[in-house]
Amino acid sequence: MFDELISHLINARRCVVLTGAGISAESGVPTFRGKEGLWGKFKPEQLASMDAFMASPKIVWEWYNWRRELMGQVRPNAGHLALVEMETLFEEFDLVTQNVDGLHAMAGSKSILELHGNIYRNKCVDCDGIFEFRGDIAPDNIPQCGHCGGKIRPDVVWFGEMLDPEIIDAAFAQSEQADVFFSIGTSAEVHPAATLPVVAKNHGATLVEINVEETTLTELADFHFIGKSGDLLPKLVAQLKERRSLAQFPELA
Ligand code: BJW
Ligand code: ZN
Repeated sequence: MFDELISHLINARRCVVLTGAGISAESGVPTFRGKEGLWGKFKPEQLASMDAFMASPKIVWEWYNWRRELMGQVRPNAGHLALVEMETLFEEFDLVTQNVDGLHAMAGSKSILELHGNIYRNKCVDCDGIFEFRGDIAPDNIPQCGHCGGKIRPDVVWFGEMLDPEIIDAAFAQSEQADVFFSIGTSAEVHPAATLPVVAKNHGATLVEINVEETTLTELADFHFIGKSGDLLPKLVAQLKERRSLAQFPELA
């Protein structure tokens, strides 16, 4: 199934992987889009924007408390773990995630750029001061920043907000240098993240998509595999490892 792709991977020096909510779906974290997705039940602009937070911080915190609790109970799945192994199979390997659930770090991936923040971190709406605590925030009594008195919000990136320039700049630089770029479990609808695979491809990378369905990126991809990342990634990594050791020790062939 992966034979042709693996011939490309064997010669690739730098591999960049972009993940989205789909990679955590098999851990039990809901995705955003699609029938079962969060945006099927909730309106994004009423929860994931600064306007929504300023209008009703209580509702927004109730939603984030619910998601934090849910994410706090789940574990990395076979897809996350395969990416940890994949990191060892390339000279350079960068993982860029849109996810805020921290599951890549929990799995053991090392070089991770979290484009949309982390649900367990909090920050002040006014001075951006960071507050690290994982527990529930009382929605009726939202803590205030000790420096400026601003309300505390989750340190995630909402619609209309800039991504951390250092993080998104690093992600673009890595994508430009990628020999192979994987887009895994993302609908590729949210920018600037969705621009990364396009930039990689325009700079000569082999573009690979893994998703349970086709996306707007599929047409651009050099390879696309329809299936669950938790099924496909371990198989791909096992085959790549085998081909890598055969390349190192041809007498075993
Ligand atoms: C599986 C699977 C399995 C399931 N295995 N696969 C250019 C063009 C158009 C619009 C814009 C543009 N540039 C900027 C914009 C505006 C906006 C945007 O992109 N809008 C579009 C939606 C139209 N972008 C922004 O506002 C960004 N900021 C910005 O650009 O700042 C500059 C600026 C400022 C002011 C004005 C203009 C510009 C910020 C975006 C922040 C996104 N935030 C969220 C919430 C994060 C916090 C939280 O979690 O609470 O991030 S929204 C949500 O979408 C979340 C995700 O990270 C993000 C992407 O979703 P993802 O991961 O792709 O999930 P899904 O559900 O969409 O897809 C899951 C996929 O998995 C599906 O394809 C399934 O098939 C698949 N799947 N199971 C494999 N087992
Ligand atoms: Zn403050």
